[in-house]
Amino acid sequence: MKSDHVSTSDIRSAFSAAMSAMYRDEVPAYGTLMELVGRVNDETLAAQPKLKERLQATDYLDRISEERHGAIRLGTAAELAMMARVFAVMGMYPVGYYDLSTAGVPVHSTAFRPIGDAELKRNPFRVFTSLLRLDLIADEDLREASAQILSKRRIFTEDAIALTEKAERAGGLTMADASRFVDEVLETFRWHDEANVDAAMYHRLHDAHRLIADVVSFKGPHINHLTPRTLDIDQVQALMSDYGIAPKAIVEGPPTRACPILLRQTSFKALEEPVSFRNADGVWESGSHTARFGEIEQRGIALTPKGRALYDRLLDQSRKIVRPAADGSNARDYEAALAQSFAEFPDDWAAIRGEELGYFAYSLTAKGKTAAARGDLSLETLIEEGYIQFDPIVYEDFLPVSAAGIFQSNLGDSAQQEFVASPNQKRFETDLGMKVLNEFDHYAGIEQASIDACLRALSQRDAAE
Ligand code: OOG
Ligand code: NI
Repeated sequence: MKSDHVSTSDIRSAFSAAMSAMYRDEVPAYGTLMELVGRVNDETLAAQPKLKERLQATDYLDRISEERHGAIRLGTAAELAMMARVFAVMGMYPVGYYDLSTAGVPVHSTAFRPIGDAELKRNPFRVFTSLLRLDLIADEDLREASAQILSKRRIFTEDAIALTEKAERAGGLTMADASRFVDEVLETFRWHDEANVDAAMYHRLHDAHRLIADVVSFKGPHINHLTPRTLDIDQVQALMSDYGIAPKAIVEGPPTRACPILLRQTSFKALEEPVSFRNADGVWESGSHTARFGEIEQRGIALTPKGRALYDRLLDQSRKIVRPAADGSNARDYEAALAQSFAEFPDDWAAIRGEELGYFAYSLTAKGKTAAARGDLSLETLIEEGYIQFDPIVYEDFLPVSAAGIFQSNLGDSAQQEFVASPNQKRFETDLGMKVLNEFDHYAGIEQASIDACLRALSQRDAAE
């Protein structure tokens, strides 16, 4: 980084704040949601001083109120590849591959997010980014027409592209350029109430799948939700109706637990928004479109592959007992089945660590900080004797079953459709222009670095004496 360049984290933070301000203007219910989440987080911290102390000690507290993720749906490989370059300027990289065809949604996705520990702590802004899969559309004419419409649109401003190229050439941006970059890139995510297609085409696309209409009919990939992080999602879910918001019937993900794992999410249904279609005779026709919704999430510990396999098995098991209905009619039964199934997943941090189900960040205790040389002892002994402590590492990614549930609650019951499951990560990576990163490698790296730092600190004291 040149001395007059701002850090990628600064650009990401500025962008995340600008996006939040834009979305608050566009979707007032988002402001209400932020208010509710702020209140629940304050109350949770006040009621749980231990949680507050650990979050403060591990640098997680400050980021929580800033923390959010958004989602966009892209139409072409070229859009995806350019998006990856734009996000890289903000220090965000594609992590993970999510195939949603299994859930009847014709997209596959990745999540762009920061990957280093320091960058995540500064601002963990993430964008769940989906690419439409026209190959899953049966109607050949419609597939062809969609590709044609998409090939003509330009979702990035010329200056957004020029500034991205400049950042790539120079290895960063100056303060002034970074601020222009944020303004220009924000344009890509803006809502356009004037459709790109006429009403007849919109309805054809909509009949094929609502998601296809959402991607193909508009000038750009409007941000469709922006999700704040709460420390108590059950409380948010319970209070939503007091704030005039109707939540979906079930919280996606694991059940309520003492030690939160992975990710729990809830959302409110997409708003019906006025749009207009330009018909062949040049006359604008008014109509409506539902795309944008609200979502809240609670994040827990990142699981190891072993922990994740257990999560997947238990989730699967409970969904075999009760499959949550789209209309919410069996929500209580589903919750009961989920809780029963997850009784098998240890619910205290030491057991989760002991069974190697989750990733932890290790740090020196007060005793460890002042102790004399202890480089001779093993990590386990150092923990047992109170020199080293461990805290859960936060899960930064998404869950395909939950994402499918979120997509579906916003598509409505009529949009349920069966596709043949056909993950195609290779194709996605070709379109993206790079491989997606493996989430487990990154958590393991952060965990190992924290262990190394503790052991180094305790043995270096040897040398000093
Ligand atoms: C994305 C849905 C997935 C999540 O939090 O799992 C998602 C979309 O609807 O475009 O955001
Ligand atoms: Ni989301």
